[in-house]
Amino acid sequence: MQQQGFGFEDIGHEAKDEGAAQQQTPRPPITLIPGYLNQAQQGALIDEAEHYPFSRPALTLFGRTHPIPRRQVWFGDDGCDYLYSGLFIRAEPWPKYALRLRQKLQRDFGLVSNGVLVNHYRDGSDTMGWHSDDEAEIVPGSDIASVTLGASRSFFLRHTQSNTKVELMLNSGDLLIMHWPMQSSWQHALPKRAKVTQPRLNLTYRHLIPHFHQG
Ligand SMILES: O=C(O)CCC(=O)C(=O)O
Repeated sequence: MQQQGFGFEDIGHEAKDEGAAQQQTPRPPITLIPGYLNQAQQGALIDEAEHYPFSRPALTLFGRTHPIPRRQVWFGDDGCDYLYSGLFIRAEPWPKYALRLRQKLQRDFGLVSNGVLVNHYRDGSDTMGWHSDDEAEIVPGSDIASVTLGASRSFFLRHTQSNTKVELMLNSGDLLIMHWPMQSSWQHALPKRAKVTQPRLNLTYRHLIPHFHQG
């Protein structure tokens, strides 16, 4: 399939006025494809997620331990366990529709992945703090595909050197591809939104070096 989306340069940016400023303002290497999944595909994944083995593990930061402000599960191929923010997550076997979406991403964009992190946000009080997906087990050169289902939420990107911030609205069915090497110079976050009362699911497909944690 031809890529139907558009690069970031097409969706407007705070530095569109002055040529000089435009040249200096960093832009995240992303592609946003609104409505990538149709209603039936979205519904199949949302229904399937009702049976996912979600958990809410605790993270220790500055000596204090708190459960993460969302629920999550990691599905992956054999040997594709994931370690992030000090949390070791063993890969669960792939459910049918999460696997189909992995195959669709590979067919449509050549986007290779062997694991997906699914986050479930109950409403706008559940969040994801600033971070980069830059774990050592991620295959260098690989892109990360992020698919949104359910409630629309604002998603922020922040350039670590210049502090340039970019806000995107992610709606149900949208696909955001974060291209290599975005994670080395940009962070991303999903802030609280008091007015959001509906749940949201997010699936980020990643390509890991298999058996990285067994060597
Ligand atoms: O829910 C989102 O859109 C963000 C998820 C995310 O940042 C991640 O999985 O690393």
